[in-house]
Amino acid sequence: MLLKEKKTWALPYSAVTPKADYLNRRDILKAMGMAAAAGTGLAMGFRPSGARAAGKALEYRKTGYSVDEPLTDRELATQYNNFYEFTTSKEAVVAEARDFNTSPWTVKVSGLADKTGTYDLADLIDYNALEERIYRFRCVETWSMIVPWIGVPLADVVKKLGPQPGAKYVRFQTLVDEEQMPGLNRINIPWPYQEGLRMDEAMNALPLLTVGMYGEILPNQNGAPIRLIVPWKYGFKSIKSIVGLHFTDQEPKTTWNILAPNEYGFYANVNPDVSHPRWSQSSERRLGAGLFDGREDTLFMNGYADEVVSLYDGMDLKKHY
Ligand SMILES: Nc1nc2c(c(=O)[nH]1)N[C@H]1C(S)=C(S)[C@@H](COP(=O)(O)O)O[C@H]1N2
Ligand SMILES: [Mo]
Repeated sequence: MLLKEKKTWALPYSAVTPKADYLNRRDILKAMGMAAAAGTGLAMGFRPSGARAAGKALEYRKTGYSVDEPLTDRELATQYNNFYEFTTSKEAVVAEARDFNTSPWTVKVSGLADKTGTYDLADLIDYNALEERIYRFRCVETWSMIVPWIGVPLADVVKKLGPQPGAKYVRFQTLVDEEQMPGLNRINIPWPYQEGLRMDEAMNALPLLTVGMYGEILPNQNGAPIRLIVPWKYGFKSIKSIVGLHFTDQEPKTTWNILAPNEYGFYANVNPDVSHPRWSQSSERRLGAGLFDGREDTLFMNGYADEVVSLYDGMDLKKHY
């Protein structure tokens, strides 16, 4: 699908302003011709709810992956979301995604791997091996949070699928379902949303294929029933509601890179020294920070440099942003 207009997908400037500045965001979205997305989300969202698994308690084990700071309140992390398949309004996603049906759910594995095919979610993810990891999460728009995710290491799943020597990258794709995802037709993005990792990034210990948060099954708005979490990269790499996993020898095209190649790269490593063309990345605002709390310094690789910096030996991180 071709982009009909240039500007409708751009992250609004208001995305880097504090959350409370709703009026500003709506004004900007209106100016961008997206009044529908800005104004009607809540009104349209409340439909009779079907059977939903979201919110059910999960069994998992704790791990040493943690952060020496308080968790973000569950309410904030689950009610302020980016999920453009539903709406570009962060406040309206929860209502728009309320009846999203995630059961049954299958993931198609394709490309350069021995065990390709269509998997039921429970055959791809070992629900007996779930672990909790508390990670920092940093959106490219400069808000951040600290969340206890529950899932299994991506590396374990990749190993199980038997990638072939020629597989240099893995590409992920999100569901496209116009009946269930009202944002698909409101915004000119070439769906499906897709993301990718280099194979050595995918095999690193940190990326988590995530099915829960805060002890419970992932809420729809956070990417149910399965999403990726890559804690050293900007949030847009953490693709939601995954239905496809493809092993390839080519660097995959990624959604935000297609939309704005000078603003969003394939790597998207959190880096306070490499500014976004329209704003600095040197600091961030924790969700829930009070009016007088100020901003936090953004950490190189989001604080995970020890675990991941060797992946980028010899690479110019300003060029490969
Ligand atoms: N399919 C899909 N995945 C997505 C997005 C999206 O719009 N669609 N937004 C991304 C962005 S920009 C961020 S910051 C995170 C937000 O995750 P959260 O809502 O769980 O905080 O999801 C990422 N994954
Ligand atoms: Mo983001």
